[in-house]
Amino acid sequence: MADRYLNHIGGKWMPAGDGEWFENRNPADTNDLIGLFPKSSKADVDAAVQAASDAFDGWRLMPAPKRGELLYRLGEILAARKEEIARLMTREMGKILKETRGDVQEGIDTAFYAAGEGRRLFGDTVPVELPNKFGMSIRQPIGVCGLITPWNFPMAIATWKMFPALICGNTVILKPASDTPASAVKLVEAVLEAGVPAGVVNLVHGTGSGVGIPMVEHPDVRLISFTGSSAVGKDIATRCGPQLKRLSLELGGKNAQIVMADADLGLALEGALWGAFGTTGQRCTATSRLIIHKPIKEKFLKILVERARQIRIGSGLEETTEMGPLVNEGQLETVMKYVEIGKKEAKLLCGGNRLSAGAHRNGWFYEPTIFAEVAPRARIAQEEIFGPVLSVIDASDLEDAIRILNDTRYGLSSSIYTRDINAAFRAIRDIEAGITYVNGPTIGAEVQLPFGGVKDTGNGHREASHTVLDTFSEWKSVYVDYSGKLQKAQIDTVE
Ligand code: UN1
Repeated sequence: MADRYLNHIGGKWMPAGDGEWFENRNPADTNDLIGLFPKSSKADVDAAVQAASDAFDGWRLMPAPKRGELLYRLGEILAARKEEIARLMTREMGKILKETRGDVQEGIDTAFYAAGEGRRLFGDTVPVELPNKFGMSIRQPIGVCGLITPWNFPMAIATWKMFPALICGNTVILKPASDTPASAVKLVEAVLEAGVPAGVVNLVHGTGSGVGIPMVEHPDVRLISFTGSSAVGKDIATRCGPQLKRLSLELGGKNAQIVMADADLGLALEGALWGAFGTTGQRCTATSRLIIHKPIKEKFLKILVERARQIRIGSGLEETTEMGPLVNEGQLETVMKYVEIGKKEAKLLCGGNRLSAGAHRNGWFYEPTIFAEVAPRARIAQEEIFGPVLSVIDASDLEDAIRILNDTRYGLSSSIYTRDINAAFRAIRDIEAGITYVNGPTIGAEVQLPFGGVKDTGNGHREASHTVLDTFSEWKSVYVDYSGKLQKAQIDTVE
């Protein structure tokens, strides 16, 4: 009998109203059934929205430092459970244990950061024009927030959304990706153990159409925060538009690493391998383009290919594995489709095969794949693949490299390897992206700096850092006139 996991609504664990379930299987071994999860529908979403609305007043009126204490305790609980959660996460989405531990750690970091905000949530106090009058701005919660999260960072991204929402005094409904529902259950269990009151955090499992859309369209959900593909992000935006619903989108990327001839090539090599093949290339921040300065091209590609061929592929639960499987069959098919496109557009240097024999026979494994001589506008250089596929593009100089890097509809992460400080600062200034690394790979964001991107990567919001508070709160300007008479701004000037 498979384990059955549940929704959490209004303080109670429960199945979907109409009794439907979906399976969650290990992508490294599809014979391993992790459990059955409620396949929820609009009625379950309605119940969760009601519960979150009912809990809102109690939660928003709890002093923020107290909410912060609960989040601090939550961080400690996640820290104590780090290994258990990481193992379950690897089992359900495939990335290696080192990375799932890092994912849980990012959730812990976010908890402690948000807990500290409970004693900050700064606004401004400013001088005012008239005597005996006081001016300040304060943050107010928004209400019920709908959080729609992806499978590639089940803990980091869910907590990036949930913890700032909570510290600002909002209540939430989490709809996790249907590939990683068990990690979300672990998160909500920790939330409850920390003492967050019933109805403040609700969990509804299911598909985008069954749960996501009803949540997006529900008039009492005041905010949607979504991380996923640009196509789905645009659909959500068109549904939120007519309701003028606040919407934070974190979407695709086609991130590039530039390697200049003067770079520390050993360092640039390690960065490219980690950026392109870490998480099996399934990060929004993954390096999917390598823009290489022509003088070092041959030398660099030779060692890059040698090293890519040595990457150990297998179940992420084995400590020696360096790259796990893709998350599901659909993702594997996408990779295979793009590799076929790539073979027509460019030169395949290594990889290009699915692994389906021996230890790989029951999983969605694919080789690290590198294409060279890719034209900057080729499809494999423009479209997000979300797999272990790297496109190498030649650049003649720094300007050319930056021009190629910017020539995409996305703008999330970017990187340049150089020892030339002038080149580094020009890149920082001219690269169109939300994140730029100098002498580091495109992955590895920390929670105290804003996370997000420009162009089709989002709609102008940032997660993490204190900037995320602008997503999850409304500003209120407060004027207190203690003069005892009517004073007219802009008119009653003081002589
Ligand atoms: C993502 O790629 O979806 O910077 C999030 C990183 C991680 C977060 C990635 N800290 O790669």
